[in-house]
Amino acid sequence: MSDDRGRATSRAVVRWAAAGAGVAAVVAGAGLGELIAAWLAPRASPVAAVGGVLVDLAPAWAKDLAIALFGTADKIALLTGIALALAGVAAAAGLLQRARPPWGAVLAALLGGLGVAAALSRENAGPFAAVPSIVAGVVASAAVTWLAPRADATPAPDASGVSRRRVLIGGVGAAVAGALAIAWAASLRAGESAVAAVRAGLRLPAAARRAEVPAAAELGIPGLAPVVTPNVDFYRIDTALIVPELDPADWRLRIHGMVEREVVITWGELLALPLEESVTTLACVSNPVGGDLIGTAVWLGHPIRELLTRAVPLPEADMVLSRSHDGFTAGTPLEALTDGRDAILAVGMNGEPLPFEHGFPVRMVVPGLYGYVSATKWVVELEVTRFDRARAYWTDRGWSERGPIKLQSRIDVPRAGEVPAGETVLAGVAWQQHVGIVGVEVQVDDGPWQRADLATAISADTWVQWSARVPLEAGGHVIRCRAVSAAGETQTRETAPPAPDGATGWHERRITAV
Ligand SMILES: Nc1nc2c(c(=O)[nH]1)N[C@H]1C(S)=C(S)[C@@H](COP(=O)(O)O)O[C@H]1N2
Ligand SMILES: [Mo]
Repeated sequence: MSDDRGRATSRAVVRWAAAGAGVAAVVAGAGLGELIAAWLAPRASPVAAVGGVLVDLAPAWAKDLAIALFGTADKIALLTGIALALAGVAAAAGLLQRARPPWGAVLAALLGGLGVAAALSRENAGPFAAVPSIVAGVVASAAVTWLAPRADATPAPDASGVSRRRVLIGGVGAAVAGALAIAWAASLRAGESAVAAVRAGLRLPAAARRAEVPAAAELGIPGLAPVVTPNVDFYRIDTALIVPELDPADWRLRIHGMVEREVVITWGELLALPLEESVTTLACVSNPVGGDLIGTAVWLGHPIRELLTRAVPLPEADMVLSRSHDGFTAGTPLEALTDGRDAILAVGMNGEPLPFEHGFPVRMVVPGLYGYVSATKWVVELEVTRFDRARAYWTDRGWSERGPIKLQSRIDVPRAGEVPAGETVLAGVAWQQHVGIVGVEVQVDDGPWQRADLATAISADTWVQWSARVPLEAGGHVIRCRAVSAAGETQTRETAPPAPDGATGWHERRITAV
């Protein structure tokens, strides 16, 4: 090897070492920060706080895109993106610190500062919100100050007594310690919390009014979505990177705004009121045609209208802005909460307390409206107001002010792929909550529309299963379905994307009969 090439190689090695030093320093700082957050203030996790700010800054199309690309894994995708961006900045800090000290250390400290700002900006941040990010920034900045200039260390100890070997041990050690701390923090967070123990020990009161799910509502066809969705399979959509864990003992709901008297109700008071069961299908406005951001549960709760009656909304009010513990808001037409439908403050879901992901201890459920305008989880506040005075989380980001659920249907059986030729069973679900479904039709290729059989509807507030038998010749086919509502509307073939007020169009699947 010529001397020149040797020098070029070693320059490249030094640069890689400096970049690696930056990454090791930031991993060490972030790891310690995450660990402290897991102990002290879960929602102050530096990475989750920055992620939360990014989620809040994202416009409607970005949410739509994230859900289209990653579905309910959108949060994992976001955190992965943040980790990659962090690694990039960390490498830059290492290079900068070696070439132009102290700017690398300053950059590392700025990362910590970003975490501090993000954590403090979160709703209900708590007194320790800044601590994890401060520690992370100080450690990262100190570590890069020590490590980066030593990227040039020689195999033998130099004047300062530092050899390449010792630097390597320092750098790799910092990175490994940081990674271990991150893993530890994750396991602490996943582990049983005190509030999880409270939830596990809860027994909800019996329902004063029980809901019936008729046996004939469930067709029991393999591959068809069950008419009541088990909690573990229920879709989850929210902006929370860390699921709030509220202690019911601390929970309060405040009803205020344009009311004659403010009402505050505690967990104990809520459970002492008559609780009713209702079966309601919840759907997300981001659900694409044929998508699975929809599910049905037997909810247990108390009618919101009863509590509003105590507060007495002023005649000019037309909206209730509900707010969650973590700052999410939804604007629900006052009328939908008072017109007699099963709009409830839910505490139970399919026979158990709400799962944390679905809003423990209390959430709203309102039949007929998409979740973003009605289904506030971890709800702590109802502000009676007007649509022309207040805006909610998603309406601020370009989604429609009102979100009535659109008429939709989906084919679950068969999925894409091969089916035996001959008589074939098609099956799926159809919904337009609070309007109701009276028919579903299916079509093979561009043939005539044929009426499907409907299962017994639980109510107008739930989806309905359907099935149909169609003859299929060998070869490729396109199958489609469309629903007919109790209002006499036939599901439109006109396609619309989820933004700003819900997707439309016919669901179709391509299959091959063999
Ligand atoms: N606190 C809070 N509540 C929320 C949301 C949220 O981001 N934060 N998302 C809403 C949306 S968009 C939907 S579709 C439903 C989903 O409820 P689920 O996750 O229980 O299925 O919750 C609603 N309630
Ligand atoms: Mo949603």
